Amino acid sequence: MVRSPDAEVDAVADPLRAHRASPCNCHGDYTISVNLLHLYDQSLVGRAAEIGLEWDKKQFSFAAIEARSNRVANALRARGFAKGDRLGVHLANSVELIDIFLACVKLGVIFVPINILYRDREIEHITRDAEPRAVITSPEELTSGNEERPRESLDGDTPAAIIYTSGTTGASKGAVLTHNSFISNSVSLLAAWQISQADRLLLTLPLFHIHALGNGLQCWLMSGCRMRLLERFDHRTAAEEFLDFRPTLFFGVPTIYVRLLDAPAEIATSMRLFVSGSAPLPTHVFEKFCERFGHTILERYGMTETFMTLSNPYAGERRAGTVGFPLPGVSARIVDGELQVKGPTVFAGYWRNPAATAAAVDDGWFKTGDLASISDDGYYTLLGRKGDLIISGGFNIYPREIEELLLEQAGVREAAVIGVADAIRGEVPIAYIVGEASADDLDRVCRAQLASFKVPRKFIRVDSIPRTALGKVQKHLLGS
Ligand code: MLC
Ligand code: AMP
Repeated sequence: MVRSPDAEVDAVADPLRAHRASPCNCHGDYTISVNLLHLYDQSLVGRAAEIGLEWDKKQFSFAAIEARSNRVANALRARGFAKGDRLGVHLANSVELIDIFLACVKLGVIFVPINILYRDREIEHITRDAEPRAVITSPEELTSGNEERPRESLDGDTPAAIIYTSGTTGASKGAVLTHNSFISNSVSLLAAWQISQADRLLLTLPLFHIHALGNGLQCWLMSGCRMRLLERFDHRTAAEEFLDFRPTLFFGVPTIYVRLLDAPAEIATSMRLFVSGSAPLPTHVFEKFCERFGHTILERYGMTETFMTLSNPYAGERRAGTVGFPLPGVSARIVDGELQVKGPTVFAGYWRNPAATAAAVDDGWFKTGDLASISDDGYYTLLGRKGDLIISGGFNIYPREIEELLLEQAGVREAAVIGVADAIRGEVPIAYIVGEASADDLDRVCRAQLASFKVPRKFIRVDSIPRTALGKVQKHLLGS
């Protein structure tokens, strides 16, 4: 099929028509499948002249974002990147990170974000497993003079990202997320939380996790609202950003809401919706926030492997301590106390790990590992984890990973890491050690080799670690 000379004009007038006309999106003679670009084009093409993004005191129109990401896509292509290749991205939030994500989507290259706080040991595991063609560590690395959008054959089942999430085994696994799963999640949130182009989104969460990447970035691009992106949430300057930008929409983890309790009440006057997730929002924080700001935080629940699955209602009672009901298209059930979910947002599997995928998914039902109950009127409440995951400031920590590092050190015969309650971060890790290694030495090793949020706040030397007759550590007896 030859592209008509009017294809560019068509693309502006009717983005979907341009895609229908493009051979790249056809499968056989008749079928086309929607991919993420079709939805992004409502902003990138349909709202091209409008300011879409504020970053670092600069404004970017959607047309500028389209052109920038095309330049990056062409630079990647010139370096040999093709559909299905992986690109590791170890960057803090920035406009360049958005360019790279969009460039990957346009080429069908799989975006593999890496937590900016990860150190070599943690990064090596991901690069060994994902085998990316390259890992970007500096935003300056990619550019080209070519602003034409590259055309690639993509459909809804094309993987868009692999996000590494720590498994209960301690080694993180790559969750393969397709265009369709991203689309289903965002379309559902746009409807459920009534997000529209009239919104102003203040995004402070890190784009290397599903919370900002799957919810924040996608809802922005698909609604065509204006977004101000910050490099990170900084409680010392957060209030100024609210007062200056006057957002209507904000996504946070509970630690952020604890921090915002110290902000002036005026930060909320422009706001329409505060959403919380990634860790349990304590009831007293929910209540204090409501008293101080006159806003009822909407708490929802999700996972990297499943995107968002449960949410309190936008209209209707947002009940403290609960995560509401299944989102549109999601089925939920509780089996032996464990929450299982099924629906269009559930991932395609763990990267090159069919055994782990088979263990996690049962006939389409994803076993979340979270324990839950349901009220008579259908509200779900999370009751903790089956495994011993620690969530600190919304970042997940698997004790086993820290224990393995500690056991590699001279003077450590046994090690057990547990989470203890923390008023700001929710939980923080502490370590129990059998052996003569000094706390200072262990702290130094952990700081050098682990992301800062995983470093145990204390190293407590004990004579022995309580174990069952079968040798399993009885963590509930530690810290008590
Ligand atoms: C935290 N730090 C960062 C950072 N975030 N450093 C660089 N970039 C970031 N984005 C480091 C700091 O250097 C510091 O290190 C420590 O973390 C705490 O910093 P703080 O300034 O005291 O921050 P605080 O006010 O406590 O807030 C922390 C936070 C952070 C809320 C900003 O925890 C955070 O960004 N959390 C979001 C995590 C997230 O997006 N999770 C979603 C996972 S997806 P030091 O050395 O002093 O400790 C998921 C699924 C779902 O769970 O349902 O969403
Ligand atoms: P991740 O593996 O980083 O995607 O983290 C997913 C985990 O975050 C879930 O399995 C839950 O344990 C936790 N989580 C997400 N949202 C909530 C919430 N609203 N309340 C409690 N825990 C949550």
